[in-house]
Amino acid sequence: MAETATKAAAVDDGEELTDGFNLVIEAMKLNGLDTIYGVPGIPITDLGRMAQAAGIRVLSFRHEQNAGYAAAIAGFLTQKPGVCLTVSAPGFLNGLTALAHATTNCFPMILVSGSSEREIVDLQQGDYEEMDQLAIAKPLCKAAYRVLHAQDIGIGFARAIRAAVSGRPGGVYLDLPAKLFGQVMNAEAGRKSLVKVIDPAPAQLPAPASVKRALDVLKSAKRPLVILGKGAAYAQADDAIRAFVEKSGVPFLPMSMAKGLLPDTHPQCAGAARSTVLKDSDVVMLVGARLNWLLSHGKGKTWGEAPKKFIQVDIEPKEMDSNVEIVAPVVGDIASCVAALAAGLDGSWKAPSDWIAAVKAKRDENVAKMAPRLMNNNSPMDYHGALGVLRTVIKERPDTILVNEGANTLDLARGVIDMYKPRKRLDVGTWGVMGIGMGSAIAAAVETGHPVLAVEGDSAFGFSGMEVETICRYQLPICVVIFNNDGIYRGTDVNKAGKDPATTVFVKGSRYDRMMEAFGGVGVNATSPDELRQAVNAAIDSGKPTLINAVIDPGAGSESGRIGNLNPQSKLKKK
Ligand code: ADP
Ligand code: TZD
Ligand code: MG
Repeated sequence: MAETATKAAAVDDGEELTDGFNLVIEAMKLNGLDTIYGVPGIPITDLGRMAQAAGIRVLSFRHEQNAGYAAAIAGFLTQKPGVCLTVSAPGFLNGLTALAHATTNCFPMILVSGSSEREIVDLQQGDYEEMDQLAIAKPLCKAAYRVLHAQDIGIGFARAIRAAVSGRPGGVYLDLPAKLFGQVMNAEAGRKSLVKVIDPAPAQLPAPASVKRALDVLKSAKRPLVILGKGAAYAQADDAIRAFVEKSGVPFLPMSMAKGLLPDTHPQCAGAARSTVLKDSDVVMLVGARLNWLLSHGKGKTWGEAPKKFIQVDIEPKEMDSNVEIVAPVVGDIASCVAALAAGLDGSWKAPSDWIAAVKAKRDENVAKMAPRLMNNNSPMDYHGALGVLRTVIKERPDTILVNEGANTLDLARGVIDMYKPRKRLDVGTWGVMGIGMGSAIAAAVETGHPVLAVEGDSAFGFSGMEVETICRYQLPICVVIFNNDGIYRGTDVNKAGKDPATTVFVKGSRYDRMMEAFGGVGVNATSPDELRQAVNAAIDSGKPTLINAVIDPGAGSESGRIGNLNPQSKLKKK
């Protein structure tokens, strides 16, 4: 168990001793937390060094926010809480955005922060990086704990792990004041104080009556639809979900990060007929997807006139009826719920064939409409020409993990690039955060060992761009493609009122590829789809850190990508 602690600890008057540093490391190792994403500094510099020496992989970032996004996505990919380690006040605050993001997205993550001395903080006497971090973290995460005594480190980690992964997963804050690390205690007592968390995310079986109710509603449907969300992807119940979908014959619509749970090319996939199935369906079964803004709250124009009945499968009972009435709530973990639902389908019921045919016709029509646009070889490129290339790359290399952020770069890539395997598409999540890019790419490479393709708007990339140095330092197999259209949404805005550039544009003709070269990585400037194809394939074949500056027509994008409707605009006449 805690052998390393024993070895590293001092022996004093014959008594074997351990300390807070060692106990933190041993508590993590005991629970399989084998990777830390963070930024070193007072009071956790030695913790990072010692963790590395003890065999934990420690990835040092250039900014805590990116380390936090890495931890969040590591949690999504592995079902173990991703760990982000930061220094006090400013480092903690930098990590906090990612902790809130993890909580919002239901990803398990633990933000471990060093903090200043309680006595000084509470009297507000101005300690080094003084801040009441626990109080600030609390409203932004699922749970927050502070450990004051070395003998409580084991319990502190056990609580943090359970809180992060059980029930609806989320972010947990663990506050470790500087003094804790140096606290010395008897090594044997220390070992005994550690807790190996048994069954951290216990199965939660649905009530049989709720399963029956859901099946009765489903079987009454003329035009049923299953919506798979990122909770379904997280649950790693891939075979059970596929079995249920195929046994029922119901068309399925994957939310962004659930793409690939079943292949986007699956005959029942309704991704390319999204607006039709949302409008025309009569029974909708949500599996690990919330009826939030991403699904227009389950009402309004998007959902059409036809009356709907909603079935919802989710581990969080409070999610039911959040936006509209859920006629058949099925509360439990997705693996158990979907297995029970599949078992209850006796095989005599299948989705009506005229509905299946209607969905397929719409989907084929939309795919055919899109196809020629994806084959253009224009230079400068438009989004479709560039994305057509990347679509083929992923088709030929389905194990590649796609990271994606931006506005047009996100919305168009989501529609164009088919995914073939579960948990291969990582993006901006529920908040639509710009800045997840490099952190997600790094964690994806570290946690899975698969190649990563990060497709980034030039603005989106800027939020985490300095981490290209991290990518080069750890020699990760990451290919970053920047859709460089000289700005946010478009690079063509002009400020008519003065000399300053317009608010949405960047330096024209920037060469982001040179940033990668500065750190010994490969930089390529690609001005046509052919050049882009060659560069991406070379990058993935070589596994070398690569950044491709893909030159996109600055006039090609639209305001806010596909969500321009959410943008309030002044109704006053423009001068
Ligand atoms: P999307 O954005 O893809 O629509 P959401 O993040 O809105 O997905 O929804 C994810 C849902 O999945 C959350 O309501 C969460 O409670 C649920 N969830 C996460 N993990 C599980 C699980 N293992 N079992 C059941 N529900 C889960
Ligand atoms: N800040 C944060 C953290 N998240 C955000 N979503 C935004 C700001 C606002 N925002 C968007 O919603 S998209 C976007 C911003 C700044 C950038 C879009 O530009 P891009 O993509 O270059 O990344 P396109 O291809 O030019 O549209
Ligand atoms: Mg842009």
